[in-house]
Amino acid sequence: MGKRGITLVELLIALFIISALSGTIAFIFVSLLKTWDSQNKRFGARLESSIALDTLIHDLRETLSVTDAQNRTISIWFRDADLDGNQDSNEVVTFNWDGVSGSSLTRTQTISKMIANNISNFQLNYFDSNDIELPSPITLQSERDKIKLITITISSSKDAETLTFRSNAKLRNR
Ligand SMILES: [Ca+2]
Repeated sequence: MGKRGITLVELLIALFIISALSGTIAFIFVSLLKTWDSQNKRFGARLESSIALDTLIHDLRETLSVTDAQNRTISIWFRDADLDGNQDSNEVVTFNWDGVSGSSLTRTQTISKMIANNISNFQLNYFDSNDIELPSPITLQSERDKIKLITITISSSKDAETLTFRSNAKLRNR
């Protein structure tokens, strides 16, 4: 068999195969990117709310006294830092969400810090030692002293993704 060059038809067929293959590869790549982006958004939303929930539960476990108990706000005397037996202002921490979808959950201990953005729901429910819900806001300190368990619901939204987490915090020494 003698040497021969590539014919135009062969070249066209080769080009056609290459372009078909690259189209398929591009399609797969774009699909993967879309999936990754959606996963990433889900992950971002998940991270926001789970970090906030961890912080809240961590602080609630230290509670010495609940000083304000509402649906979207809670204040606790969470640590007697100077061990003087008094509730000093720098020992009180407040968690608050203003109820506006998309705004932040804040943690205030002397200064206010955002602990989660894009919050679409934040709800606190209070229960006594018999697991009976105490209607909030709980205005009397004597009633707040009955709180044994707090359930927390937090939802965060990013783009079209909303994730909701629920958790309980049992107060110590109750
Ligand atoms: Ca103190």
